[in-house]
Amino acid sequence: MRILFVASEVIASEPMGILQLSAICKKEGHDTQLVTLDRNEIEKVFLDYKPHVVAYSCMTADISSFKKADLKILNLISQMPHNVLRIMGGPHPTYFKEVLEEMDLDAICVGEGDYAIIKVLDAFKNSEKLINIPNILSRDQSELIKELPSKLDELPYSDRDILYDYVPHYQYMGLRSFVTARGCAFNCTYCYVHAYNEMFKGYGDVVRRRSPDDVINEIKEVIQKYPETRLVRFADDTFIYQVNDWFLEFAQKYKDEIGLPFYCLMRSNTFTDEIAKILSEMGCISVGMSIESGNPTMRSRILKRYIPDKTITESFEIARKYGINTYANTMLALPGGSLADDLHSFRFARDLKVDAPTYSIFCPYPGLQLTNYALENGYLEEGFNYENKYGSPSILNCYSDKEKAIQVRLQHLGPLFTTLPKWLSPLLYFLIKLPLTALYHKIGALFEVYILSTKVFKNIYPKNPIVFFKIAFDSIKYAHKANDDSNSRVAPILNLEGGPSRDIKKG
Ligand code: B12
Repeated sequence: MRILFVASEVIASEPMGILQLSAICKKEGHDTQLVTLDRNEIEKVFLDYKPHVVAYSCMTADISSFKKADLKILNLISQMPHNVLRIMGGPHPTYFKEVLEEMDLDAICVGEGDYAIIKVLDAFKNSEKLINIPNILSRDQSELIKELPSKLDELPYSDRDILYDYVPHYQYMGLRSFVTARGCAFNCTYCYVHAYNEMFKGYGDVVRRRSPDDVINEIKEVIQKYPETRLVRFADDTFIYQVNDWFLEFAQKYKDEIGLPFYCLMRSNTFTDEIAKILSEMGCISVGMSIESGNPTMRSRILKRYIPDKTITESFEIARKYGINTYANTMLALPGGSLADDLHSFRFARDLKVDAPTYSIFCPYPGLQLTNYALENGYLEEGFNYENKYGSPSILNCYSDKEKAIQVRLQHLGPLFTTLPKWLSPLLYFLIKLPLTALYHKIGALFEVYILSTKVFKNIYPKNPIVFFKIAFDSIKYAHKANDDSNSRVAPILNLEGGPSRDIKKG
């Protein structure tokens, strides 16, 4: 069968979910293709490719674009010589199961779809109902049967061809991402991991690892197939928690058999001197290690990040000691916080001497503990609009419009001034009061591209100037898409993870 995977856009960070599922489908003899919504060509691709299955991979921030695209697909399905199955997976249906009825889809995948997708394709091929398939809800199955894929070594390696067949110039990027584990052991209140861990409690270990050999062999294969590979990114939410047999074995093999520079995500309370020493000997050049708030009470009580100031300060000193650059996000406009808190968070990040600091305005998504805290404490009204992203002004009512505007400007100018000498900070406090948001956005966007590509994801841009500008143009386009009211930021472009904190992101 022909499966058309749909993502919102292609950016420097590979859509690892789709790459994994495409590999699984190809291994079973199916054909796959990718299309992204940002290029507005889904109808043409659909009519040319005539897929049997349309497989949406959706984040909540993009749901409205997927809904629009699906209406176009529905209009064209009648022209197909065969039935077409419409299924959605990814974070949005995982946390918003109601999308099944909202979009009248044939099925949704709740959680990881590695095993589920083949069972769905087999049932569809045999014109059987989509029932009794773990992690799948459908027109005929409203009770969710759950599973947590654990035998990750049995999964085929990510299919990167589906990406480079669609955007050939991206194979000249020097970056390649690898997932060594699924899940995260922490439960920060602004990230959906706590909801995921709750949803799949009792279905196996939260954090499931691939064997060192399995990861090392995949990296070797990728380097052979894509000689442009110059930087490895480990896409795990938290790469290393402690020094254990897995880490020691992986570290030795990576050093001996790969040795490429790499980036990974850590947390200040896992980034010990012992671990940092091993990481730097392996080739680690940068870590995403978020701060999220400069206020320790806010961090522990509201964000459930039990990391004291002292531990954070030590972790950044340790990074400098081993020459590992730091990429750290700090959230602004937290529920129950204040503008004074946000300015203190700026000073905290400045004094930590973060190499690549970013700031994001907290986006309340339904189902997050932090959103429930905001609702329970009256900082947010029920029925709020949740289709927001990093760049959107706060929607909380504990900030005045004037403060919200200042927070957006701080988000844009903060990264630059965090890296400038302390005596220049008063200039920032003056500038963020001026109504120059669009200008600051441009300055902020360019500065973030600069620091992320020079401090964090070094040497990933293609040498060929034509390809370079093609990808740089994509990145800028993405930055501006990040938020329609043009106070977006660039971070997502190079934020090859869910980026620190992920981003609403991750430690
Ligand atoms: C990498 C990443 C990014 C990258 C994007 C990478 C990309 N190209 O997709 C960047 C940095 C750009 C990013 C940005 C954002 N991100 Co982000 N990001 C992640 C992160 C850390 C890893 C995703 C990943 O690679 N997982 C590994 C792969 C293997 O798993 P997967 O993608 O989930 O796919 C599996 C299943 O979901 C399922 N599946 C997925 N698609 C499909 C499709 C079908 C048909 C089926 C059957 C199954 C299926 O099967 C797959 C294999 O098991 C996740 C956290 C996480 N651990 O998942 C957050 C996460 C996805 N991000 C999140 C958010 C909120 C954002 C932002 C919106 C933040 C913001 N406020 O602006 C932004 C903006 C996004 C945008 N579209 O503009 C949330 C999403 C929550 C939600 N309800 O949507 C997450 C879950 C973080 C969190 N824990 O809360 N992010």
